[in-house]
Amino acid sequence: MNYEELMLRAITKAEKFKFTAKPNPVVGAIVFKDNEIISEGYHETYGKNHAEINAIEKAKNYLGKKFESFSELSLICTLEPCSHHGKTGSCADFIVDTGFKNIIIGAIDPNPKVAGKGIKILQDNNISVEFGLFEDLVEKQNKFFFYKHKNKKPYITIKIASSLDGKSHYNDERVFITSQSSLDDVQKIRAEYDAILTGGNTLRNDNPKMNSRVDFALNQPKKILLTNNAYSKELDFFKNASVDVFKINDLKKIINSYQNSEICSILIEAGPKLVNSFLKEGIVDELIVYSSTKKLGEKGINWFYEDNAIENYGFKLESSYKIDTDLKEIFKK
Ligand code: AOF
Ligand code: ZN
Repeated sequence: MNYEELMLRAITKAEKFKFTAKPNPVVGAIVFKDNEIISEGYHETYGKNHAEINAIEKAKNYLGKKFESFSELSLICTLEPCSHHGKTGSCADFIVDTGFKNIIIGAIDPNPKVAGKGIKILQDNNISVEFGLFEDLVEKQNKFFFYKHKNKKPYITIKIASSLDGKSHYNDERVFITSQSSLDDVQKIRAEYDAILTGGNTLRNDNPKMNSRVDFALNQPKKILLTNNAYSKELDFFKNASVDVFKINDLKKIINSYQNSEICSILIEAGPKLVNSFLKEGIVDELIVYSSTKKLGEKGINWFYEDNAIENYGFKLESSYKIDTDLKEIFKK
């Protein structure tokens, strides 16, 4: 296998751990000698071993069998090995100590704690480093992680369910507008995000759980509640959950407060008032609209102000899908 094939293999196999590694990026590492793979490792679980450590620890089992010294081997890493001592040690230092002489890296880690410092450690220790191989794929695979570090704010998506006539609900009454298949789809969307944000009105009116109920293992999104009013801590929303609560004032400031946290993406599921406030701030990157063929009529509350059009906020339709009789549309800036 050549470098390209090995890198594609590491990227592809890393994807399997997307929901258990988040909010960390998925990362793959392959130890190889000439054309033979000695071992591979992945960042499987948030807070646990990084990919390189898993790969190198496995390779040690073959020392004296498949190879005599680590200097004979090369290492593929989809992401630049970290330089920092976080929840585990520094991968770059570990690679140096193990004795590798040749490293091939996909993308440079955009995390300011690393951002080129990992490569510098390797090069300062006379290791040959090649980087940039399929960096576009690594970035695409870790879209939220790269976005957050490049833009210094998490990626923000709003999800709404709308009636055919663009309405959200009747005053103070919970209505399910869309089909069961759309509701199931929302559970999968929630699984992708690092945090879910909602407002006090939605909490009081809908009593939502706001977790992701899917049939695979995942790190549940953190919860964020924006409210100016009292609420009961006994609600399902608070069960087994870590919740950040803010008063609704400067929305930009609230979002920016996550700049130095590990949260890279936030899904907003709230009512028209809060949703429009976020849209007005211009900090929303994506809007997902599930719409049904049902109409709520005159008494229904409009989703959007003025002529009830999302295009007023500068969003363009990117894709649309049919889900049962519903329509799912994705808008981006
Ligand atoms: C690597 N290899 O497999 C991953 C890396 O909190 P920690 O200590 O787990 O560090 C998380 C940060 O490390 C993460 O934000 C990213 O910059 C980098 N991820 N680095 O060398 C890996 N997952
Ligand atoms: Zn690391």
